[in-house]
Amino acid sequence: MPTAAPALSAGLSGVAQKIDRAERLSVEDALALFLCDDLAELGRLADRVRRAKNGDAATYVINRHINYSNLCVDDCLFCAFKRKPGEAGGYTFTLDEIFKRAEDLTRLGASELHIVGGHHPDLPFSFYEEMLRGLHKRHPRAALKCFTAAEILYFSEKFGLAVEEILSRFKTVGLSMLPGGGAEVLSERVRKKLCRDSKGSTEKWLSVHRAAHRLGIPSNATLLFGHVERPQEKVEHLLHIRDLQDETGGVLAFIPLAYHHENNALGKLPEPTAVERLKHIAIARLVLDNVPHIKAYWPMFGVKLSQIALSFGADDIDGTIVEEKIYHMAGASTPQEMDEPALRRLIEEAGFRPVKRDAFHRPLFLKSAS
Ligand code: V47
Repeated sequence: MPTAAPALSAGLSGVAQKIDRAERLSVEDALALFLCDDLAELGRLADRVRRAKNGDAATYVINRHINYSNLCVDDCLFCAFKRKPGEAGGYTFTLDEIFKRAEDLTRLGASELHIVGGHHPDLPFSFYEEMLRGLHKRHPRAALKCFTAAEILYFSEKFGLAVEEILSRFKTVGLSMLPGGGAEVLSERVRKKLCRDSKGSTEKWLSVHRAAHRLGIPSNATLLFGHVERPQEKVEHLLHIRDLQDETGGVLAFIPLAYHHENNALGKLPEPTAVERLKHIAIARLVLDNVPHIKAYWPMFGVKLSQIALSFGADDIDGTIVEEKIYHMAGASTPQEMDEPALRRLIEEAGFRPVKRDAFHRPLFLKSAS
């Protein structure tokens, strides 16, 4: 008869008691979760917390992604999307091409536009302002969720403008919230290894989100896992997000992103297994007690695993997407788009109640038009 490993049961029973008492998990607890391989029990605990927070609802959003350019002066080893200026496969959309793509918002009745790009060598600041202004004018009811903290830091350095000034100018012309990218792992060793000093520090990434929250711009946060990081570094990462949230309350959702290993300089490390993906969802739900939503981003997780993730702590699957380049250039085999009936079916088949939401995770009961 197989018996449970005593150390694991002991670790999880302590965590289970804390969860019953709604007590915050410690650094040691978080580390014990990463070292635990009792996925079923982790899932049960995370599902308890998830149901207490979100009931039987699982949310989705009608949205479109636009990656305006893949030209990037940085050199992050994991990235398959970026191209050096002059390299084959590089592209930059004109403002008109961006506006044309955004017309899908009207076709879909979308409430969110998600825009990120590489750290472009020579687009002027006015390009970004005009992009936001033009999109907001054309689609005033759609939330513009644009630019990772890493992009904002790049703009700050390139244009010699303070982060606060950039964010407040962007907000004036339509920026609604920041996506959670560019965080990778909030640990200096990993950032140096992955991005060779080209990306801002942990403190700088956090400072952009802090500044955004102060200005009333909420944000998401991600974790890129499954490469060179250690469990302790992921604990560090989660606690940075939890502390940020204690301080500002501006984080809407946390999204664990599994490393895809095609076409990049980091190379073919084994990709995170389904078990590891579910484990990261569950741990995020358990440790981030103050973050309202955990997202199983379906283009990265895969459609089937997103369904299962809903029983492992996730309460959101993202949305219609339409066009995704970052994961697909790194080898993701998921489709580019899912329509609303497919998203609802995915959620219902997993045993949850589908709820359409806006970018701020507010339930939408009527079909919205942009
Ligand atoms: O920061 C890049 C990751 C992120 C790879 O806020 C990779 O709702 C895996 O942040 N394998 C950008 N991951 C995407 C992002 C995001 C996605 C979905 C929803 C939200 C949100 C934000 O993609 C990057 C990086 O961590 N990434 N390359 C790769 N090869």
